[in-house]
Amino acid sequence: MSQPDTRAMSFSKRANLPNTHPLAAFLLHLIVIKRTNLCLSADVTTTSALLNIAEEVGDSICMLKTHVDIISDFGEKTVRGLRDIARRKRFLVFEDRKFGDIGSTVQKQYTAGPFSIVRWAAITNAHIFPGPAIVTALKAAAADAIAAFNRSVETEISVGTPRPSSDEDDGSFDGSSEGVSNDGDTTKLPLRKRSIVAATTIESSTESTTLERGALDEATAQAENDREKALEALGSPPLARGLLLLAEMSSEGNLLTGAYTQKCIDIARDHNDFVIGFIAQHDLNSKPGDNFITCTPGISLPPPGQEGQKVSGDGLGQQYNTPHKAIVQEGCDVVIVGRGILSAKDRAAEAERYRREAWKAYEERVGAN
Ligand code: S5P
Repeated sequence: MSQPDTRAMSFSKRANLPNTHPLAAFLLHLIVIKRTNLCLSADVTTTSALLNIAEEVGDSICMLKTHVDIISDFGEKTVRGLRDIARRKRFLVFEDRKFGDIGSTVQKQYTAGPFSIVRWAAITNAHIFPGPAIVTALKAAAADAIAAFNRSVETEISVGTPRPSSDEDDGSFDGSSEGVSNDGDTTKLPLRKRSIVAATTIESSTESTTLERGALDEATAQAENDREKALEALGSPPLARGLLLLAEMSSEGNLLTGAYTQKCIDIARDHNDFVIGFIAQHDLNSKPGDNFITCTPGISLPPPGQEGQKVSGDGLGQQYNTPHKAIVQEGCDVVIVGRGILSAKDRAAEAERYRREAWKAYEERVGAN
């Protein structure tokens, strides 16, 4: 049976299509409730700069994209700070790691080392040039990490771990000071702390996953009148991790074209229980059942007052399109904006300007009024 064209379909309808990945469904509902299909690319180099920008623009975005390897003082403070703001301002964290190695290596890069990405980033991305095992390896690592958390919860719940007090870290999947080992070994973790962290996580994630579709629809519908209530009904993000595949790039002369892009789509279809979408310059959903979220970097707006003026590149290969072109003409869903917002005098106001433009373009595309 064929499925209606996802380009013309509202994000809430897409959230409810059969087989939509739980994290993708959560993101799509969040986008509708917050009326934002804007992702901030927070390419800053210190923890304080990251937390400041997250705080400033958090209300206007659905995702915040990081490059943690450029943060000179990355550590627990970064993870906890970001988690706290993401929870208050309601956005997902996406680490733009661009994995590109053999399966065994990417598993370690994802789960270990100073960054332990799986712990705190709901979404990450990968190139497919090493072949499809990069996806299966990351998927297995994410599943193992989640299972390790669940096991630690079960153990601790059965021995009656106390609930955290309100001023204690109520943590989540991303809250511990150690990495999640991909062999499920939690013995290196600070157990008591971790168990409290994990117990809370599972409870909150259970809450959000037991929310029935109807409840989510209601949450989305409520958004028109009462955003806070709708967000409350939406609950916490699921524990599930999701992957975006780099199918096309924004930079001049890049090699991600033609057969390569097609291969990327094929791999995504084979693993749509983990791959939630693409980094791409246009919508790549073409077959019944495709419901990938297209996230698009290389986005810029002319300065206020100079609308209609062409946006040029950065002199280092980056090429820009406007949100309107990406969303209406190319069918992209989420626009990723870095320097366009980061270099503005009033970054909150500029993020709002991008949010409005991107949302207006989405409404135009799906024919909403
Ligand atoms: O094709 C791509 C893919 C990505 S993820 N082109 C990109 O520019 N990116 C990322 O998006 C890039 O690494 C940077 O973090 C962001 C664009 O930043 P801007 O300042 O040019 O908006």
